[in-house]
Amino acid sequence: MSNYLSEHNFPEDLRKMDYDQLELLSYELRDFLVESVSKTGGHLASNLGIVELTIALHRCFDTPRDKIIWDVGHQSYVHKILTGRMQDFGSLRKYGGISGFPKTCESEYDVFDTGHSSTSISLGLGLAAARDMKGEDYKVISVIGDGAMTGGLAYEALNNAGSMNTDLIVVLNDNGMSISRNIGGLSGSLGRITSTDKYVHMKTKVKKGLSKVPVVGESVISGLHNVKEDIKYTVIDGILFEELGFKYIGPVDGHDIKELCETLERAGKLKGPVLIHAVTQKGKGYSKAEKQPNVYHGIGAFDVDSGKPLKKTSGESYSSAFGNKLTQMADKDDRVIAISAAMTDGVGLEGFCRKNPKRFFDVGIAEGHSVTFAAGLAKAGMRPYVAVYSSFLQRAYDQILEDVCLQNLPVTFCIDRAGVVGADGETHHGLFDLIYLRSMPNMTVLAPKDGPELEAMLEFSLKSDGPCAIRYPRGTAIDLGMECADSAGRSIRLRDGADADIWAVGSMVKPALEAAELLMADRISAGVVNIASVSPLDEAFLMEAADDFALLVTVEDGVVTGGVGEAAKALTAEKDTKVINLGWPDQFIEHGTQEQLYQKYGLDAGSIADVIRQNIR
Ligand SMILES: Cc1ncc(C[n+]2csc(CCOP(=O)(O)OP(=O)(O)O)c2C)c(N)n1
Repeated sequence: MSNYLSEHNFPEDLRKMDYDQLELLSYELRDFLVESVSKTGGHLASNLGIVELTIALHRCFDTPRDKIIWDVGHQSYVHKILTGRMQDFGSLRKYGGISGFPKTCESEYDVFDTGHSSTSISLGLGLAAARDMKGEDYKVISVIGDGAMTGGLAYEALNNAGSMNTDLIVVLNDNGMSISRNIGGLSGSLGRITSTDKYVHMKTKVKKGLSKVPVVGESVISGLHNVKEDIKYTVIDGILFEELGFKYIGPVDGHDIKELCETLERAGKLKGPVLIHAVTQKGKGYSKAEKQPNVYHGIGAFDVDSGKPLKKTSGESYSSAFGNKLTQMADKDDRVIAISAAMTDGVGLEGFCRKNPKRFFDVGIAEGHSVTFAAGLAKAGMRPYVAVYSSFLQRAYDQILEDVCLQNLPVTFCIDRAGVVGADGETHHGLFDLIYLRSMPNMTVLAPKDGPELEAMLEFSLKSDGPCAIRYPRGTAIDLGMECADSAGRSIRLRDGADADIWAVGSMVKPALEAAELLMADRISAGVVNIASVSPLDEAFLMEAADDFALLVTVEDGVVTGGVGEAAKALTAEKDTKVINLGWPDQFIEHGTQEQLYQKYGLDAGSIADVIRQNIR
């Protein structure tokens, strides 16, 4: 039996293989993906769904001269395998290993470093415009999922591309799924296009080699005349894309390599922007992922036969602690509304959504819209809770400032995955929320040290009349068994000390307490303060606390520049206290486990203790 994966030189050899060989290759790729991701964890279901499309793209286009841009980039594993990185898959998402997203430093085949959704058409259009201006000649192909297509940026790009009329191929990989089932009007429209009767009927017609194919739209008729002659795809529906100036081709079977190749080759010959609508199945080839594509969207290491995770989760996560508490609050107060931007499970809202379907909104991958939508709800007397990962909230800076803070509306931002997140790396670490939120007028910014404090802060937010942000990390919601801050503007001393004081924010309280314990062995007495309220700061308390110490160390799970530590330093500038700020440097932080990263960047208990030892007078 042939072993195509190890015996060939890809992507070049894809161009020499026949369709039967390519199909056999697709089986090998799926086996490899399941085996490999079951050991490392990663985005399995999306990659299983895009095997044939990736083969077809690299076969039909002259990569890396032609540029393929993967939207989000979580589905780029097959692309990585076919572009010289198969041997590295044992290190996928591990510290020092290859990334789970495209990385220009890894390969010339990766055009951009991506991780956030809905950017591929804009990026592609920019490349295409530059190519035209420079008189160069290469193809640009943006591959975007139907989930990513719910993001506003994608429409801005489509609108722009239609009017620029440059050569750009957009491949819409439609599997009907975002992480959970995809939502919204476009999703409904795509669903209608591919709905059983019509799509199946059309596929049958294609198979029979029918030559008369209905075509809608003048521009499409002229542009696709030859396509219509040779390959028997219908150009139906897709009106939205046509109206925006695209030639729409589809739907095509995204698992039929021959059909895909014929379509891509023809599309490559057309002028102006073209959108190919490929229908795929998320999780294809691994029955467990086919049945539960949401579970296998992003998964830790698992047993291939049973599909069960290899590692047991330890205790309740912050996400589910948040979701459970909000569900309880909603039981008592019918103004409570929960909003997610396509991350219902990730942010812990699946229970809330089941129990209160009318008070839960999945708005699609549309963080900016989720915030302004919440502002509307709040204005009309509701109490919206926008649950979002820290790094994705970056998308909504302007909406938070203008639509929520300026109006002083009671919208609460429940910011999950704040701090480093681990294996997803640069694009997903949540290191910037503190610095931009703490400068926003009217905004209260809170950071719980543990699960009970998160609950207390959520209760507080419901009583508050203005915007509130509560940020908490990825991982288990610990219980330190200590007093909890349940209002804005509070800091709490958790441990007395004489030689140095550690002022810690949120998740950094635990390592700060551990550092103080470690220092006891050196007869250094360190105090610990929980800066529970980042904005407003408990200025009076902190000013007084600073008087008692010659050395003060601040620790936060965010970038130092513009962070809480710098605010504390400014506050105590007149005092005779040496202040050292610990946090993340102004650089993009790589992937690795949270523990590896805290240690490397000096934010674990041992490193905090070392800083105190070295600086004590
Ligand atoms: C701005 C932003 N918000 C949320 C996410 C999280 N996210 C990653 S993939 C994904 C779903 C993408 O669905 P789709 O584009 O259809 O790809 P599929 O996984 O179904 O192939 C989401 C919500 C993100 N990467 N970026």
